[in-house]
Amino acid sequence: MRIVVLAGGIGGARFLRGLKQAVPDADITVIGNTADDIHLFGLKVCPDLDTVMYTLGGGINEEQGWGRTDETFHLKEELAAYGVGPEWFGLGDRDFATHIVRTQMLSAGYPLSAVTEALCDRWKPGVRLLPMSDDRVETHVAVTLPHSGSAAGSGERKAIHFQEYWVRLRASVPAEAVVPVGAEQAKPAPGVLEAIAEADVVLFPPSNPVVSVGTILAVPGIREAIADAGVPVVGLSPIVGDAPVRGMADKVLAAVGVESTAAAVAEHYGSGLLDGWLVDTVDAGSVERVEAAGIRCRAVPLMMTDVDAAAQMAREALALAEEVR
Ligand code: GDP
Ligand code: FO1
Ligand code: CA
Repeated sequence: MRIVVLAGGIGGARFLRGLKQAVPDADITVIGNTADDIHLFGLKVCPDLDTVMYTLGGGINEEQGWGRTDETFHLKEELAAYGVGPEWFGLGDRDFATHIVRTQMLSAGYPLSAVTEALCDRWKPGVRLLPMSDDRVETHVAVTLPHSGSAAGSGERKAIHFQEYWVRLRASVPAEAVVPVGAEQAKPAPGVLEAIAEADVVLFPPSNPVVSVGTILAVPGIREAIADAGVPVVGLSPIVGDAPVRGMADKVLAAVGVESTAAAVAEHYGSGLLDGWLVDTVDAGSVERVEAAGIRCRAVPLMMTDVDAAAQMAREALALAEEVR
């Protein structure tokens, strides 16, 4: 079975680990979000691609969900001693090696897709990991920063990089707009449209609907290819009990006018794209609303407490895909 998965970082990676366990013989292509990518210290950092690569390759820091296991931060400390930041982004020594290799290959002229393949030669994630695009796409968030010492709301409105919004500000101010800068001009990376066209099923893991799956779908051609593939498209809700399981997805959902409920996220994707949607058992009451929107819906446990739980979610998603096929 050929499965295509549109993945962000932690939610995507943990689901993929379950999917691999559930269907060990499947041919899995992951289309990874690259709109979180950021240039730091002259290096290109791809958090979501790396989170998938490290999680499936056995190098992830399990508790944190991102970055390397057994990590140290000497390089970051040395840079800080020179007054060179940003200090708010935690790049560890082991992780730095990945960014150095990536940047070196990009500078030599290799596209990101070829670089990702080379990095995966080491990690052997057991899936084909493709960036959504070789072109630069960067999510920026419009915010109003309160001036220190002034009344709230009288601050300066500006656009900041998604990582600055998420990691430095911890989404502590409202996201007024979320813009995947460069997406309109971006082309899907080599292999992306082909994988979708050849897929037997397309899955949306419980990844962020706006800044992970949403930015992948914003690359012209990808949404259309999924709709044209004529195969079941099934998603799993990252919202459980009206809140994100982890992180601050509610802040970016508000920016696109979507309430933080499993049903509203399904409606946001829409029946033109989604055939099936899984909500958590605590949200069983929203099944009817989703089905009224023309999307087949089931309530099953959606907490990825361990790999077995994620594998069971993957089996439920594939079973729903067969129901709607
Ligand atoms: P990120 O790039 O690291 O933010 O990761 P993703 O975009 O792939 O996934 C983030 C989303 O995963 C968040 O909105 C979480 O609510 C969701 N998530 C994390 N763990 C779980 C879980 O165990 N179950 C469900 N249903 N969602 C989860
Ligand atoms: N997330 C954080 O919350 N704080 C960090 O310092 C941080 C560093 C970091 C370094 C490498 C990497 O691949 C990911 C990293 N992340 C960090 C996670 C990541 O940038 C974001 O949580 C996601 O992209 C949000 O979607
Ligand atoms: Ca991300």
